[in-house]
Amino acid sequence: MKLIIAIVQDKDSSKLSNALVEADIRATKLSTTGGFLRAGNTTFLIGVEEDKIETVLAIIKESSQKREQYMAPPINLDSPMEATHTYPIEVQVGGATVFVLPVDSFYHF
Ligand code: 2BA
Repeated sequence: MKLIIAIVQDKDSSKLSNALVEADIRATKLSTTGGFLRAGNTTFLIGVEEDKIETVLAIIKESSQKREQYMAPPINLDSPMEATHTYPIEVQVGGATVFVLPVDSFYHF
């Protein structure tokens, strides 16, 4: 068995949940926050047998879009006054960041 951890944008989380339910794949959704943008995203924990991994990865890929987001760079208070006017910078987020981990044991009591 493997544990798939998939971080997706909030906008894609319903689509992914629906697709997983439709494929009879069990998952847990966590509300998380990206360390860089400090904006909400959604992390799915998906425990699956090895023969389902490719199916789950395909569902995640299909459900997650790449999007451009803007973030305000931090203001540097040591800079002269005229240099403190910062402009938003464009950051490309997603589709999905996925980790596949081995699972030593699985219990469902
Ligand atoms: P955030 O940390 O909020 O990052 C959002 C996007 O900002 C990233 O998109 C990436 O394009 C950009 N970014 C992140 N760190 C950066 C940096 N130091 N300099 C320049 N740009 C940077 P994604 O790569 O698609 O990541 C989306 C979210 O997935 C991340 O949100 C974070 O929550 C998670 N994530 C990505 N890589 C991860 C990792 N290695 N470990 C744990 N979580 C990760």
